[in-house]
Amino acid sequence: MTYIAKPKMRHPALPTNKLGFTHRDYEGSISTLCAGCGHDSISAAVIQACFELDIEPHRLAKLSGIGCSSKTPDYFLGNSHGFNAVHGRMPSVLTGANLANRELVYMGVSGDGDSASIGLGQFVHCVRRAVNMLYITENNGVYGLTKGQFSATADKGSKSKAGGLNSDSPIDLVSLALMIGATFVARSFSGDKGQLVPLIKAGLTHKGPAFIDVISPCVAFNNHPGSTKAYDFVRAHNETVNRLDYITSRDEITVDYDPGTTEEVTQHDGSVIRLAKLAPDYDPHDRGKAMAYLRAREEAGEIVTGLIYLDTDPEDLHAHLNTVNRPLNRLGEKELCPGSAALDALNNEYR
Ligand SMILES: Cc1ncc(C[n+]2csc(CCOP(=O)(O)OP(=O)(O)O)c2C)c(N)n1
Ligand code: SF4
Ligand SMILES: [Mg+2]
Repeated sequence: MTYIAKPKMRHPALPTNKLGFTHRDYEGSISTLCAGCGHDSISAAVIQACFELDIEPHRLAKLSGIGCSSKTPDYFLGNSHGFNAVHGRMPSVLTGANLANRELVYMGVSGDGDSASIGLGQFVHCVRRAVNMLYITENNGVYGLTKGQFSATADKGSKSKAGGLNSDSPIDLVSLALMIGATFVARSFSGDKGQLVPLIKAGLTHKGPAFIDVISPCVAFNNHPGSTKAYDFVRAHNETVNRLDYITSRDEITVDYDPGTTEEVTQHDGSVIRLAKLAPDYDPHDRGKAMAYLRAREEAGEIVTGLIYLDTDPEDLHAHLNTVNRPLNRLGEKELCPGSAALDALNNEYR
C-alpha cells in the first residue's frame, strides 16, 4: 500500500464511457512496484478493460494474496471492493464472498508463488468447484517480493540471476486449469496489451471459472538470459493461436472477415467473442486436444498464448448448489429461520 496521493486534477477532455466515468475512475493508488515490472502493464490492462466494459466500480470485488502481484489490486479500481488475503489463501475467501453475494463481478489476482506454490491446493479447488470469477496469475517464475527465489512455475533448467540452475519440474497453470475444469482458459503476456485487454473483458463476462495466466517479467530478479520468463525470451518464443475481439451487445459489428478465418461466440449477456484463427488447425473448444497441443508446442520450446479453451455453455457453483439468487445479507429473518417444521424436513433428508 502506498500513501502517496494521486493528483486529483483531470483533463476536461478525457473520454468518458457509457456511465460517464473516465479512465481515472478505474485507477487506484500510485504503484510502488519496480519501474518496468510486467505487473504494472497488467494493472493498466485491467483499468482499460473495466473502463471499456462500463463496469460500475462498486459492482466489482478484487481479491488477492501476498506478493508484488497481489499488491496490484491497490493500483487499479480504487472504488471497488477489495480484500488482501493471507499468502495463497485468496481462492477460499473469493469462494465464500461469491457464495454470499453472486451479484458482484469477482476478480482474483495472484502470483505464481501465491497460486502454484503455497496456494496450489486453494487454486485447484476454487477452479474445480466452478466459482464464477476471473482468476488472473501474474506469472514471473519467481517470488519477486521476497527477492527472486524460483517459484513452482520456473522452467526446469532455467537460470536465476545469480546463475543457479532450477532442477525442479515446472507446474504449467494453463494445463492444470484445463485439467480441473476451467471453462475459459487463456495465456497472455504483459507486453501484449492488444491481446490482454480483450481477454480480460471476455474473462470478466464469462459466466463460470475463467483463468488467465499472464507471463509478467520481473525486471529485478528474472529478466536475464537463461530465464524463460524474460521479456526477450517470451517475445522470441510466443506462439499466438488466435486473436480475440470482444464486442459488447451495443457495439455494431462493422468488419467482415473471410469465411473460415474467424469464429464468433455469443456469450450469455449478449456480448460476442470474435476469434481470428492464427493457427489454422487449433480448436479452442476441445479440452483434450488443447492439452495435447500445449504439450507439443512446449516440447518445441514455444509458449502458446491466446484463448486456449472456451466452453460456450458454462455452469457455475451457484447452479451446482442450487443457491438463492439474492445476496445473503438481503434475506430476511423468515427466510433465514424458516421454523422447526422446515428444519425437521431437512434433517429427515439425511436419515
Ligand atoms: C504464509 C507465508 N509464507 C511465506 C510468505 C513470504 N512470501 C511473501 S510473498 C511470497 C512469494 C510471492 O511470490 P509470487 O506470488 O510469485 O508474487 P510476485 O512477488 O512474484 O509477484 C512469499 C514466499 C508469506 N508472506 N506468508
Ligand atoms: S521485484 Fe520483480 S515482481 Fe516485484 S515489483 Fe520488482 S520487478 Fe515486479
Ligand atoms: Mg511471482
